[in-house]
Amino acid sequence: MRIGVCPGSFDPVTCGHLDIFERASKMFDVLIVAVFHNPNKKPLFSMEERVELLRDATTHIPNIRVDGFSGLLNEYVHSQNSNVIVRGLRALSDFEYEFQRALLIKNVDPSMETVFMMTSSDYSFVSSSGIKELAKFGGAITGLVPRCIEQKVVERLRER
Ligand code: COD
Repeated sequence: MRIGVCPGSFDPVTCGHLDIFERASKMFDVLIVAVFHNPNKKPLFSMEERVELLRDATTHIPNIRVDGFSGLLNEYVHSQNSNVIVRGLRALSDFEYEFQRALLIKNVDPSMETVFMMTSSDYSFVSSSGIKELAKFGGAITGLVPRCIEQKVVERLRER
């Protein structure tokens, strides 16, 4: 069985992420979206909340599983009986960062493969941090985050 893992912070999930999930899910029997819990960061949404938001946003993709993880990515990927990490690329700046990370992971664990998927031109400018800034100052985020989570993002930023 081909299992791919899409790891990320997803704080919050955007339409750019969703586009990658929809396309990558066609390449694997099972696509695991893995939400990283970073104890050194204070995210907008807790890991449990991000998992919940992702589950809500991906109900239309039958072969997707959403999970949370902490610790080393390669160890998590192995624990899921996979050796394929799927990452999205927006711009050259993403490439440099991702290239370095992929080589680092390969160095730690030669069995790991990182597969890159090009962003769709509709979402090449979309980032979680941009969305948080936009919404924080009252800008509309419609069409940039999955519709079912839009209100939750706006409300959480209002509470802050
Ligand atoms: N279009 C296409 N792809 C996009 C878009 C978009 N508009 N926006 C984001 N993406 C892609 C990103 O390029 C990335 O591939 C993915 O979506 C997730 O993005 P983020 O920003 O939510 O996630 P990151 O980059 O913060 O995730 C970092 C990890 C959690 C994967 C990383 O920190 C990790 O692996 N941590 C575990 C500890 C570890 O093993 N570290 C060593 C690895 S070298």
